[in-house]
Amino acid sequence: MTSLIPPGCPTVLTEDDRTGTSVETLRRAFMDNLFFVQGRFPEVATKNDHYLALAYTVRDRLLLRWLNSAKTYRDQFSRTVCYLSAEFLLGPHLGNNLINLGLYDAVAEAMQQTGLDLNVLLDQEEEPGLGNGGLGRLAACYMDSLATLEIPAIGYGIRYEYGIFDQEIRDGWQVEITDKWLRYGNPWEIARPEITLPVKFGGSTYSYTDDQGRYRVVWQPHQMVQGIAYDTPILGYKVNTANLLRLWRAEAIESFDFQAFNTGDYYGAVNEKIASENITKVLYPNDEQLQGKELRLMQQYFLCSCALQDMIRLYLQCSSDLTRFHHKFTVQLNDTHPAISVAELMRLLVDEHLLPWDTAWDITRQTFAYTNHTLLPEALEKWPLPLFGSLLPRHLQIIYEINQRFLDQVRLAYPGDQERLARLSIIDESECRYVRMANLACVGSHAINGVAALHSELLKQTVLRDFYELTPEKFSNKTNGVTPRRWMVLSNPGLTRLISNHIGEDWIKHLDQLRRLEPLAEDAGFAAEWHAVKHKNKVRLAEYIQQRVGISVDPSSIFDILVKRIHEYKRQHLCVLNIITLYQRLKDHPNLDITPHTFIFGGKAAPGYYKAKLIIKLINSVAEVVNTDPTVADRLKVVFLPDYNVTCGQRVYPAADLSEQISTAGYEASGTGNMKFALNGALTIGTLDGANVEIREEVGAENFFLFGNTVEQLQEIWRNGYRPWEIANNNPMLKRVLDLISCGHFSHGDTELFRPIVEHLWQNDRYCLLADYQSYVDCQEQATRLYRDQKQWVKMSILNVARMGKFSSDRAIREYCEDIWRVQPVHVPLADTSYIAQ
Ligand code: HBZ
Repeated sequence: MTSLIPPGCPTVLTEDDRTGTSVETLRRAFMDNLFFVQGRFPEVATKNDHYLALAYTVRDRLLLRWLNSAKTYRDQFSRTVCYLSAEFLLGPHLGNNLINLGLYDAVAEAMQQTGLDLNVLLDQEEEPGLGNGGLGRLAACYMDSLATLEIPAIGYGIRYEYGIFDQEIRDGWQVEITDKWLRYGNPWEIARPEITLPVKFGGSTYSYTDDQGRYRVVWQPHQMVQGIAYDTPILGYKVNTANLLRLWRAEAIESFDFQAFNTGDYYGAVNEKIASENITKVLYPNDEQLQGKELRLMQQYFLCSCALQDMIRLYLQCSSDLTRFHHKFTVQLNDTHPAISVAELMRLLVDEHLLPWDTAWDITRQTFAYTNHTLLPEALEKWPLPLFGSLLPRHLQIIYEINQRFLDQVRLAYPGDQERLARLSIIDESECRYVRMANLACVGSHAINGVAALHSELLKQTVLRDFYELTPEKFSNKTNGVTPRRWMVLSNPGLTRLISNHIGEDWIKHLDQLRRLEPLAEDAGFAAEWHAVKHKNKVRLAEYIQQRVGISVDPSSIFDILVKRIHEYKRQHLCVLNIITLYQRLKDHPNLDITPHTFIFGGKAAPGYYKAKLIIKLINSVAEVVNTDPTVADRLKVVFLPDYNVTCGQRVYPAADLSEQISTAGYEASGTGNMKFALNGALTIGTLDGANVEIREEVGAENFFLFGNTVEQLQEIWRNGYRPWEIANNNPMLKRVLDLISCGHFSHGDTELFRPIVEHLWQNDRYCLLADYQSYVDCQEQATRLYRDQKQWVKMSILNVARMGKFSSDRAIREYCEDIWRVQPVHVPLADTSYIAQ
């Protein structure tokens, strides 16, 4: 290896300063960064200076692994997974990188020697909230597992200037505040201004036959922007592998500005610049809700075009034979948000690299695989044809061509079946015409998967049924998982220490090893320690609640927690109905001996989803009445934690006793919060929905609080004509609860405020809250009664954790690698440190 430092040149650095891991080296590197990067004397340095100096110290240690990973992959032309996702909900980097580097304790010590508290510095980090919820967080967990399993991978996404909004609660209502996460700089990314790629929009196309007799199409765009790469290393746990997360920012193309400027149109030029930069300005805060905004389609196409051009660029550095593109890259589409990739890869291969259509189509289909995350038919993305055609005229032509060839095959398979043809078509011809992105993704992929066993089955029976019947071999299930590094080791050090003391540390990489805890469920000493860890976590959360919302909660009460995006199908308001039921019982029988109960909620509502925002208002309104009523004091508390995000999740999961997973059966694709709770020792109260089904299978029915109708039972109920008003009229307590809300008891006498919620429950109740009400209330009572038997509860909690090994994202990623991606691990040696110093 050759050094970049000329021979004989005195070096300022020693190897240790940038790569060393002793406490003393870390301390010195930190002080060095404080001075030379932050430009501060220690006496005047702010908390943020300290945080940044430490972040750079850690980043140096990542870079060594990152550059060696890139070099190894390049030298070996390694097969690489590309995870395409409009969202990566990473959460704070610092703590996670310290865990994965194995440097947490050393850095804590180094900071202490400097008179600083690592926890304070960790709290300084503003989390990159580049996602809405489960789907974006799953992408982040998968990046962690890919690196840990030493799989070459690139995550491609969008570098939103403003991520998911910050939520404030004012007078019980959600208020959205812009998320200025980049305000103080982002030490984890490296801008790559030399990696810029052009992206076209609008305009028109023309065709001609070239001098070799080939039919060629040229796209003359109306607008052109450039994508600039911003790279973040994603380090695996105690391995040398650091993969690349490449996020794209949109910028105006300079030459365009100058053209306008030279013709005197200064404002036109500036407007053009603003319009270009708007593309990556903000994350759309809607989950499972369509908005159909042009800018959103621009974002999606921008991401896909940058990612695919980048892959082709990387490919051509090593080979000129694009017909083997799919041997080098396998691309996973995280839902349909990046599904336009199918048409874009065709365009790049056919129009720009002059491959024949059939060859290009073969490559395309072998390149892509598609993960579906929703069964809600109204959440399936579709774009009005006029909008699509005006923004992406060439892609619309390509989609027509793909569709025509596809429908020819369908006609052969199902002669005369016009209805099926219409359902399978990529173009929805009913009423206004639309491009159906799920159909495009299915046609253009070699593999299609759901995210939990039940979800994958229902996909085949409902939204993707025709595709399943046509090509059953493409379908499989890949049950979601979560990374135990962030969701146990980092967020629950107490539990991690306790587990590792008894079974060693292997479980962190091989989560099945948690099984070895099973015998300890009977061990009184272990159980006592287990209980102590949970209690300490609850005390911490209680302190946080006090500081954040000024409510005092009792850490020995049962912590019953529901955190997730607010949606009617997730049924946060079912939990509210139970709270009011409990409240009523206490009012009726003031001396009733109940288990002291703390209900904790958290979650954001899409800004345009009025009903979801009203549910937040309802929770806060009920909280206000309950928390100030002396008759129930100390026995019932309700808390809504504002601004639920990854950081908040890390505090909440370790402190939960009971995990609320109460969606209407058949609506939650998987859920991943359910896994995070159970891995931290909470017991689940839930329906047979999403991954709850598999969690219950693993932990054992006797360790899971099951309630509610099954998918089949609900189908039966609807078939027979669902009449929620009959249920309410026949259940006096339920009726009282609904009436109490209607009569303004929780709204200072306002009888209108919650009418949209209550009226919907009486009359329609699409998500069957009333059908599941009694079963839920009974199950809650059973769970809270059992909580009094702490011995039994702790035993169930230990068994839950011991049996949760399946839900590691490492297992999920291994399945993707074997069944879909056909990719092998590549070991990264840390041989090349010669350029750092001699
Ligand atoms: O994906 C969630 C599912 O609801 C959940 O059940 C599953 O566990 C998780 C991971 O597979 N879906 C989402 O989080 N969806 C979104 O966040 C979303 C974002 C933008 C959209 C649509 C959906 O336009």
